[in-house]
Amino acid sequence: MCSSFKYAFAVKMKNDFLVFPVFEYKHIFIFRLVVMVFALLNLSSLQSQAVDLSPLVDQNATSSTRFLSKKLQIISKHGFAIGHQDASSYGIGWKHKDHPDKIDSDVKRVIGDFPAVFGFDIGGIELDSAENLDSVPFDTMRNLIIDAYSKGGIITISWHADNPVSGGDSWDKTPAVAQCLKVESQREKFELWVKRVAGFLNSLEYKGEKIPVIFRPFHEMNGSWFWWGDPNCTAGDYISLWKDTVILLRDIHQVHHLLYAYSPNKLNPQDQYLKYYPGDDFVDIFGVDIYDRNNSGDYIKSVKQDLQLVSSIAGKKNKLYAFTETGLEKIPTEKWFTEVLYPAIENSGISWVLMWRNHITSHHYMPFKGHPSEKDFKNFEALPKTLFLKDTNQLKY
Ligand code: BMA
Repeated sequence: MCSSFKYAFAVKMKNDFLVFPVFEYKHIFIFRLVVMVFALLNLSSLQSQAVDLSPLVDQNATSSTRFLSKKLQIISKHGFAIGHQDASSYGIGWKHKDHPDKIDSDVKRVIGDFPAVFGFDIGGIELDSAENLDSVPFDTMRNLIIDAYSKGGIITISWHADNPVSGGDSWDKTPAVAQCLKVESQREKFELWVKRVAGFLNSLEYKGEKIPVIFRPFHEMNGSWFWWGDPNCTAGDYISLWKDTVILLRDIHQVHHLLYAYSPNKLNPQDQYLKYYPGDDFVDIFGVDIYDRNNSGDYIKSVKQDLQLVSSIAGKKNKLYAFTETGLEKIPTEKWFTEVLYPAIENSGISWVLMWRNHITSHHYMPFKGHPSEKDFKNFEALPKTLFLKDTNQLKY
């Protein structure tokens, strides 16, 4: 359902309730005036909640990057943008690279609209590979990013970088972070890798302007599965890696179209959200990644708890926040979207939520045509706070 439709519906309900037939014409006029004044007061209170965000990591950020930050803030006042990783790159039974003239999406096939947030991953760019780790050619990815942005979509990019020391993948835990910082030959390699990242990011242009991107490198660092994660490196080294990456991109390679997102994994009781935090000058957006591992009760509890913490930290620091990765693999719970995800995030204040990729029928996080949760996803789309592409395109920024 598009947003104006959603609001029209809400107003209609209000009017049906408020305008009672016993009123005389004059009274109705006065009554409507009072309702209007209240509505205006309400609107101005919504706007006054939109405090100025803290300065961006990049003081020279392009105007479209600044606009993206404002857009994300306004979205969060109305609901949350719905995102999907590799939304238009492939889905169940199709790949964009096989039909380059057609822009498709499993979400579009189910509800007739695209997600508002398009996730991409540039793992592999560091090696100058033609394709990313999930076989999406970088040329295809660039075209899809341009297409998504031209439609009004929001772009977020993660980076599953290979292990620079062992040559293994991101999940190879051979210690590498300290080496990237301190061992000369590794440092050179790391700097070359960041230069290649910059090259790809700088190639993202639409109508002569760089496309603003939410960049989310070195995610889930409090988990133990990536080479940049705990305990495969110290928090101090992680922070230096992050800062050096930002400095190289922003100051050396002049990449000025990024918002930087920090996203730990679900917090275990002993975890501190800010343990790996590189500081207010190096992060624009707070996030968290939490998956439902077939235990929706636990999931709802963690999501509410962690997003509340993220919200309070972001609130104190006047920064944006989001639910940067989530999903239930294969969606075996038919009403997962309306009965698990929605209640968990409904009052969270996040700007967006990103569901992970639709790779194959045994590894997907969005419904596809013919999936048992298709109907529930349509109901999810009709809920007041779920904002798909048409909805975010209709908001006033
Ligand atoms: C993981 C899985 C992997 C994939 C990686 C990067 O969660 O989906 O299959 O390679 O993300 O997209």
